[in-house]
Amino acid sequence: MSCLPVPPTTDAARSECAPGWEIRGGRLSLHRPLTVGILNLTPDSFSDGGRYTVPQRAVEHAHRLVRQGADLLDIGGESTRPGARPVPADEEAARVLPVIEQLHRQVRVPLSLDTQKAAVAEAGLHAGVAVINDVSALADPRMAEVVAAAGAGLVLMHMRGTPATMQQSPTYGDVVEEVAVELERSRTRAQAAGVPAARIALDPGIGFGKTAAHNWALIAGMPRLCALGSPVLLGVSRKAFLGALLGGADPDQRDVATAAACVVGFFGGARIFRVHNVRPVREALAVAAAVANAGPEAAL
Ligand code: HH2
Repeated sequence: MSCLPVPPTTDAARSECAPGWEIRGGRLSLHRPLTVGILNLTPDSFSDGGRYTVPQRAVEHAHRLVRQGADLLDIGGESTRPGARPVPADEEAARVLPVIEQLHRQVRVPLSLDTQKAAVAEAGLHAGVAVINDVSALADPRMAEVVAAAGAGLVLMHMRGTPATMQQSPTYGDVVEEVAVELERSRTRAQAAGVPAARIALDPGIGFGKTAAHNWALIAGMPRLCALGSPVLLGVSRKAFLGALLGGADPDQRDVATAAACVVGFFGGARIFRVHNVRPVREALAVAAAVANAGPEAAL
């Protein structure tokens, strides 16, 4: 009986993927995996909707995520679950700004703002966020210049359509190749608007205009996405394809599967992981990083 091979992408991923990510206020090392704690201030998010709509509750949860070891916090005021309707900019800003203002004073980890709207991004940057996480990859034509002017980090996520329409029979020929090419195109647009490449992270957009089979293929195809040369962020946390795999488990019963998917993504080269429950993912990634750093000799 032979042993399972050490994942063949480990060394390649280490050398191909960028070892750092420039964000506002400094550079994050990617020599170890980073976890991004999710803080949704929405009434309707698929996993934590309605739990943190009161700012004080949200701030308490943010502190909990930081205690669990979150390296960044990603704050969102508009759900992007399949079928979600857009929230007006003033309503979205009213949800996120009071929490950003408090957290900017209270926590030392960088804050990311999950928004597709340049006006909301601008207000968030004014209140102190260091990263804009744009799931639409620059659908708002002003977004890149707003991010560039603030010297912020930028996450460009791949999505086909909008949250309202994206799950209506998503179709690809080669999903990994098409996502890679479209992400590269988005990055080129961001750079043309003045965002330096070193500030950009790319994200395949798990669940955004993708079937479960597309999601699995993208996780398996991580080395191709990492070969684009930007840090790759993976957002699998509690998503429906994991629930389906587990026979219909509820979102908060999907954390072990989330951690496993993150570890697989790590061995493909992803280095930034956006998750609801930080501790189990952080611990699983610590094991993965220890194996990767031990190298082939130690595996003998
Ligand atoms: N997924 C969600 C939201 N934002 N951002 C990035 N970069 N990558 C993702 O995969 C991603 C994201 C959806 O998850 P969640 O925020 O928990 O749900 P909702 O959109 O319902 O608030």
